[in-house]
Amino acid sequence: MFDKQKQKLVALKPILNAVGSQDLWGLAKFLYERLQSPDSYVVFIGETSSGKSSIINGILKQPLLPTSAVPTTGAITEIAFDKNVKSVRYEVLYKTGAKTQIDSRKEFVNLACKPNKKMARLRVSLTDSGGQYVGLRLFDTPGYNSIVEEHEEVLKDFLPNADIVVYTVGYKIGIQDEDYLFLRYLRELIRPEVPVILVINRCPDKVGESDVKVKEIIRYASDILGYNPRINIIRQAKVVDETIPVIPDAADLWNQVNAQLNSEDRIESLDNAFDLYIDELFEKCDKELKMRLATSKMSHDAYQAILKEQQNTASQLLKAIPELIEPTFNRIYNRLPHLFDEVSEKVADRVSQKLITSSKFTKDETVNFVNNFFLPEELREYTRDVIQDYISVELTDLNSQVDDYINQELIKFNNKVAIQIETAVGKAGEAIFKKYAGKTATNALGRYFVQFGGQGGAGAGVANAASHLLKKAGDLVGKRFSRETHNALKHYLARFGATSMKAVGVAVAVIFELAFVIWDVNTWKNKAKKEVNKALVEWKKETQQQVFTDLMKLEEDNKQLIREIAQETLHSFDQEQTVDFEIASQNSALADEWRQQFK
Ligand SMILES: Nc1nc2c(ncn2[C@@H]2O[C@H](COP(=O)(O)OP(=O)(O)OP(=O)(O)O)[C@@H](O)[C@H]2O)c(=O)[nH]1
Ligand SMILES: [Mg+2]
Repeated sequence: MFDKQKQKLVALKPILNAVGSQDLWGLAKFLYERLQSPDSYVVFIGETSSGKSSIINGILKQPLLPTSAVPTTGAITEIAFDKNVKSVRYEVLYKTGAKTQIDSRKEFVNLACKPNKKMARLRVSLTDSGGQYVGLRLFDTPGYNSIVEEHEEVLKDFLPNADIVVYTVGYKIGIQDEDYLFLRYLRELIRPEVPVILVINRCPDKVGESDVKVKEIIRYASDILGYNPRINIIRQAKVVDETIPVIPDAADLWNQVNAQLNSEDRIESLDNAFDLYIDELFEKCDKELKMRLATSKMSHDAYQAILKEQQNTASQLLKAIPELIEPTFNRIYNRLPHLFDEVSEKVADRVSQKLITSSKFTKDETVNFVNNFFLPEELREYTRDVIQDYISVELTDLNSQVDDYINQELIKFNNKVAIQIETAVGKAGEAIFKKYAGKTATNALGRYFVQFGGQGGAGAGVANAASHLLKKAGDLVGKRFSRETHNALKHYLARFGATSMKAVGVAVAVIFELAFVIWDVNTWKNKAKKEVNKALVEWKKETQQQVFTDLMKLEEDNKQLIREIAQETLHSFDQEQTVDFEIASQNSALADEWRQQFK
């Protein structure tokens, strides 16, 4: 697989040597590893005791993960494959990015069940002598009851990295009220193209997709997800010996997962993506070499003029922070509380209308309907239409303002540099420079790393390092602000949706008790209205707080990006002008050869 891409990348070696940047070498190595086998994250989720850990044990055909009838898994546990590991290695990955090895299995089991607060997750590496599983990782997660409490933050950053989600439901228990919220939450967080496999676990023998109960589970899950998930049926394994953990037969699920990972669509899109990444890496090298060629011919004074311009531009760029970013965020902070009031008033109105008109239902039916369907749906809709849309409009607008501003500044800078180059080396040199300066880099490579990065995200360690490298090796001119904030915005809005959904859970808990108290018709309806209002107050409190926290983080990220772009500009040209013309010409010719052969 990916033979053509490997060949291209290997041929890039002498060029990378000529450029001599450790950062670009790091990227090339990272890409090569991924070409051997692209990263694939298979994430298992579902209610506590639905059998997630048992199924993973079934896939691995060994009792690796602790399982039991009471809530068991407390930490996200990653199963990785590594050809350098002899039998099995256990590690703790901390939120700070540090990691330590665990020596005993007992300690691993302890931490898997009762993690401490500093941990991000556990990792178990299994031997992969044949190298067939490189890059494949399975993730066991705590049942969502505990997720919603403690692990919510982790999951919010984590689920967007999933390539496949395996959602487990026990056949006997079926889909429960909590699944509703959780599946919604899931839907908000995963990328739209990510397949969800609905596993119906512990099915009796002979039960298939035509079974009434199975059909009901599928229908319910499809409704919530908004599309039909793939289905996998796992049979109830027999208990042979009470002291030996049950290991279900998950071979069929494993085949299905692999079929997804190796599907033509996925391979083709990876194929194209890798091609693009390598071309971008080449363009970065080529640009560097061409720039060196140009500057090798430049006079000392001309070079000094460029350095001065570089300084100027960097300080201009920083002005985007007080002049554009801060005013927009302040406006949002001021407006938000009013919008939250508006939403909860509207929803309160709608619910009380519903209560009045639903006379033909019993109290239990109505309360159930309001709790499980009407209230969450209404909140979702109004939150989206009133709050999310407002934020989205403000931030999209900010995005294009900052983008225009940065590009204007950088274009000015480039024009000045181009003039210096033209004076120094004539039209030919300028043409070379313009070719790069005018180009908006697509920077798909950057997105690739960002996708696997993100704080606490599945790929944290290596991917964070890689994306950092990438920034340092960034382009002279590129619409980076726009792309990165666009991604951040998407991610933010997904988090927003998830936060709001989670708060609905809190709200529902507030009115749930109503169902257990007996009132006459009029009394219970009035009482219900009051309870709904109380629930909405809770919802508002929870959501608003989280939304503010997230927004402030987004603001800081935006500012940081501007600072980075300014820094990069400041180092577009080295402080010293030490390029030899002969060497620069030879190196530049190397790049031309590569281009001829591969593009
Ligand atoms: N007899 C039998 N028991 C099973 C089967 N699958 C799971 N179990 C049992 O169901 C219980 C829960 O399974 P786990 O794998 O721990 O469930 P989980 O989803 O990982 O639960 P949490 O970690 O709490 O989220 C355990 O006691 C398992 O032994 C099966 O096919 N047959
Ligand atoms: Mg478990």
